[in-house]
Amino acid sequence: MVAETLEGAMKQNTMFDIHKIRKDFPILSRTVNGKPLVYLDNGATAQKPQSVIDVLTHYYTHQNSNIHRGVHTLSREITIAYEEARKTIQLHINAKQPGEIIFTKGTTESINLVAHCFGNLAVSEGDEIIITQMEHHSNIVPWQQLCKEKKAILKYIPINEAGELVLDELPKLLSSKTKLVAFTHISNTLGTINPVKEMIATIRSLSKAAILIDGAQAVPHLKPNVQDLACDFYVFSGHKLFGPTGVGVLYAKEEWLAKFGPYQTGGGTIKTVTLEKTEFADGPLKFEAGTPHIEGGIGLAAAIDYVNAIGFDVIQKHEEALMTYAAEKLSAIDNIRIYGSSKHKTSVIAFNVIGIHPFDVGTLLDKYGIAVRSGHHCTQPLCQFYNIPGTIRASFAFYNTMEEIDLFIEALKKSIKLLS
Ligand code: C6P
Repeated sequence: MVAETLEGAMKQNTMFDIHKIRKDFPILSRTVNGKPLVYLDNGATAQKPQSVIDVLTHYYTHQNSNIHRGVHTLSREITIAYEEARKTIQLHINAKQPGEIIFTKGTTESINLVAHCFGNLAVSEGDEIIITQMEHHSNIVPWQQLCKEKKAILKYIPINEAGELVLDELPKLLSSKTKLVAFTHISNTLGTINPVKEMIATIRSLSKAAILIDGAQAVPHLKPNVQDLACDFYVFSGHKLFGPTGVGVLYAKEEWLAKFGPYQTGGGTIKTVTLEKTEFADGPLKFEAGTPHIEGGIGLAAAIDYVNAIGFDVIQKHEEALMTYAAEKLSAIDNIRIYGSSKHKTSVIAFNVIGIHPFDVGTLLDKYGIAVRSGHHCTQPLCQFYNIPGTIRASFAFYNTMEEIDLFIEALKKSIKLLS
């Protein structure tokens, strides 16, 4: 039924030809253990379209040189391309200016950068930072470390059984001491889409706290609008957005960048250096020490162009249909427990087979060519809430198909039989 609806939707939308789209991703046609690869680990990292691969090859074949450092043609050309990539990202997330986009290694480095610079600027003994119980370790540990260093207090918004934030608690946690609130846009383990606009409105009405949104799991599924959200910081990784690994983004409101001291220092971050002192560069360059991941930046811009050419409205429709279909099929299997039942949920199903360790199921699924993630997914506090060591997690992207879900369910049934 869902498949029929999807077929209909796909026929109506000439932009979304799933078979054509899959051909854009060469890895999707490989086999694993003699079976066609069914890649359902998109939450860990997404596959790359040929257009992104081509940009990387073209860079090393025709453009390789350093940026912001040379007057020769190659250096000038690639500097322009890199700064155009920054502009593509700015327009994609609707930042006010390209200078608010800082290239980092990924979400983890972006959060560490904010924890370091914001911590030095604005956090003192007795101040408070709020995060949530569903955060990825990358949005927990830097804040724990900062609070330890500054003797500040870290507070948590709790979650409920459905895997949603208990937002009634947020006003009670906020105070004049709250310096920053950091939370994920979409949970990597549960797929819960947090009501970020509503949360920001509550935070703004009751405190002067800065707001950081971890968009790592959101950007493959939606187009964030940072001006509309009115957050202070928005962070994400290139590799989950169908771009290269080792590159990511920190969006920071210009007013913060002007006040922040440097994160790492060295080449690229300076205006002038004497043997006595250094005057730092203005804008994003101050935070981009050393030779950056040049091909990563331009590759990420190519990935953004690719997804925008498909369109997030059709991507969301397709992913919603995949989720509904997979949840229906999974629920029909005995002894399955699904975690996270929010109505606002996308592209992730975390589950366990009662009595069987998630690693055993994941290992057997791999024998059938099915790639899922098993474990705590870097969210140990969330697993502690459910009192489990981890889950099996199937995470979908727009290139997945109903047929792949059928293969996954069939392999899961066989795996359970073998393990029971
Ligand atoms: N989650 C997952 O399988 P990096 O590693 O820096 O690109 O992203 C870290 C990160 C931060 N926040 C969220 C919400 C995330 O999902 C991730 C990465 C992967 O769920 C790998 S652990």
